[in-house]
Amino acid sequence: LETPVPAVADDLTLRRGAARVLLANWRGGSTIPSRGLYPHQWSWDSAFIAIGLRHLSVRRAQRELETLLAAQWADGRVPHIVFNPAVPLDAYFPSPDFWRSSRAGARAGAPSAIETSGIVQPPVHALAAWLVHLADPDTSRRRGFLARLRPRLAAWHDYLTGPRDLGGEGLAAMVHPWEPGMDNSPSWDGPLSRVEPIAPQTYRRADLDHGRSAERPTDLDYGRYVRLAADYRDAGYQDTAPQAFAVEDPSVNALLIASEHALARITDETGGDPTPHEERAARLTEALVRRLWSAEYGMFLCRDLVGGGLVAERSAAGLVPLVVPGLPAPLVETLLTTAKGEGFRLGELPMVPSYDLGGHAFDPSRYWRGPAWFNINWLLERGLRGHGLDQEADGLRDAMLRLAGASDFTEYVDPHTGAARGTRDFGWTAALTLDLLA
Ligand code: 9YW
Repeated sequence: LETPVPAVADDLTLRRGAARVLLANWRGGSTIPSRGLYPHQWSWDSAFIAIGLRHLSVRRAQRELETLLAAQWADGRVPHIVFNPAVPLDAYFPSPDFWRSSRAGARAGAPSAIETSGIVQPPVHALAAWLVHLADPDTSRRRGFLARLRPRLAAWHDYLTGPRDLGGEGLAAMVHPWEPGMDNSPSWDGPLSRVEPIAPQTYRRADLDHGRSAERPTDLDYGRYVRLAADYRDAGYQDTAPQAFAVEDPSVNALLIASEHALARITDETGGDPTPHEERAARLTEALVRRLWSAEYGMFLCRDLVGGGLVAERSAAGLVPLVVPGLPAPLVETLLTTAKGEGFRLGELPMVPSYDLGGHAFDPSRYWRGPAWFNINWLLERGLRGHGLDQEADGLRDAMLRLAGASDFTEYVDPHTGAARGTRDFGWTAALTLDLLA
């Protein structure tokens, strides 16, 4: 049922509403993305949530990241889900008994006392840790927050730039469509079409208990996701095994670069030498442009490492590199033109859609195939502002605040109408609202 759109909430009402969501979703050491659909801790959700939580409680924001990084594997990977043992197994699929991290991930150094997934999500964590530190540097120093997190963040980036450089050209590769965080992006249609779906009767989609099927990935997509995850698990989560799906994603690598810059600041703050991190950020930026920039499309594209070549789909992932500090000015200009063009209509529509409005696979309601998401728009807002494009950034900020309030902090919105889609009281929508209000 569509909720009637309430009058525009004032800042105080919005702040209270966002705080209420974060308090209700707090589970003692971390925050769940949503009470029905996602009852565990998710990796990049926690990073965005910490960025908002720092305005409510710096201690909780620190704790959010500490809890996640406590589940880091010995090989450096930060799992995309940390399971809450108190939640029934059938509340979310794939559940701990599917991933079996403590056994199947033993060779990769999975923790023995915590169950996690075995894949990763975008590395927003060092950026989040730095922003949490800046919210209250005294408390942060007193608690040794950055000093404790720094080695873990460095190991995380070493994993992504080491074992995950599957293309051998200096970028991190993702081996499952869940890893870049944009599960059913049309960019994965081609690379996924080679994957044999697992039989539907071998698993049960718990997501459909909470989300409308028209707003979720299809069964065929799910069968392929499950196949890839099962194969990765059965290979002991080893990155040396051949992968059926491997892509270099511009959003993931842009976030890695932004986080690598943050890691340089964190290293400096904790008495180390930031130079190696600044150098790695520069190398990653050069590789991002060399490998994923398309002059023809006027934006970044994904690279399919198995089939070869760039994927000819315009998704918002290709605009996220606006968050990269020092991205060459002509590229920023071209990205702005593309964002304002007919595919994304920045400044005309309230928020930037996840996929080309005129693309063959566009669907205004289905997850990452069109709807506008608050985390991606928050990143674009930040990127625009970082390049001095304040007018565009202000417009996005105002629209996000309006739609977050009007939609009960929904997971995503129809990009044309701004109508709420997905689940409500969503963690990062509430958190990033608080951050935009600060
Ligand atoms: C799923 C938790 C996660 C996000 C992802 C989003 C979705 C999980 O929810 O994936 O069950 O499909 O795509 O980005 O982290 O909010």
